[in-house]
Amino acid sequence: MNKKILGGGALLAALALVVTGCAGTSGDSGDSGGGTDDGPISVGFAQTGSESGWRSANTESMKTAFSEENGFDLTFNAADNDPAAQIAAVRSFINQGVDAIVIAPIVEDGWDDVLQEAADAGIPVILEDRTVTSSDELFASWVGLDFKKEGVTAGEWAAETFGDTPTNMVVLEGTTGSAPANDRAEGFAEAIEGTAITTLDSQTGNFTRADGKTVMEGFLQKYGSDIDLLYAHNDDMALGAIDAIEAAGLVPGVDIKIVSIDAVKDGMQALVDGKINYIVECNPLLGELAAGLVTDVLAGTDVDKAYYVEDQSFTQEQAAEVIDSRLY
Ligand code: GYE
Repeated sequence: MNKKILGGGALLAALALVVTGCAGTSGDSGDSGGGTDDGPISVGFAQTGSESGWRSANTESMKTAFSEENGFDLTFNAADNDPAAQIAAVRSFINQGVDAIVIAPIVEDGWDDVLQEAADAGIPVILEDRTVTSSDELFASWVGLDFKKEGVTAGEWAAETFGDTPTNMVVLEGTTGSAPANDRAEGFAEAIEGTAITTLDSQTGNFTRADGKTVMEGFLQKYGSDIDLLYAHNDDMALGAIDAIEAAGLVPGVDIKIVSIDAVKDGMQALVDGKINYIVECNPLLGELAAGLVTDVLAGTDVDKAYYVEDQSFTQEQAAEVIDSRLY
């Protein structure tokens, strides 16, 4: 698989290219979709839903990039995290004969048939954010984050923080079957191998604050103050868990250390406030890159199969320094 990592300068250069690409769009859609003549490029975007702060920022970034001013006619669908509903949305985009389809796949599996149908209809598919297990011949390109690396970074922090000290961990997993839940679990497990960190329990909180709170309440009832560490696959679940921990009379960030992923505003604020101990970033601002890919693919320009956007990570002190300048 061709891979490109976009970070710092490369990301800016890519964004510049994207802007150029949009302005100079010729409308030549090659053998794809409905053809665009000189009118706007019609795009169907199948979003996961609206489960988290990350998702809100991602949706906003996508809607801004696929705007009328940028030459797009966007049909937006949010599937409320129901994989069947998301596949149905993609089928309706195919029936509408859009020029291109963009998908943020809720789960990794189950995409072969509908991706083949899009291919048969000559409509290119660009994936953003999450990945699929289908053959990469069934989509034109993907742009997103290295979820496994995020898990490794979170796990390395845990390994360095707890070292050989026996540590009881609970885990709030993301949506079952989603690429970030799978990869963040795998990366973390690799990084803590050989440490004295033991997993007491691991359950899905569906990437939402509400479920993060409910599942953490269950963990607290079962294990009480035996819990030393919480690994949450996203900030929202950590924020829900913080409510549960405080309600149980414990101090988040002190009695129970917390590491999470995303670095959205509310998560960063909790980090600055000392309630979370470490956050690995996951950049949701993928709109311009996705729009650039759509334009390039429709113009017949060669693109790579995968574009990775680089992430950072933050301690409490580092979060305090950057929080005011964060874009999401
Ligand atoms: O971390 C989480 C969201 O797919 C990377 O989905 C994304 C994840 C993100 O709901 O907050």
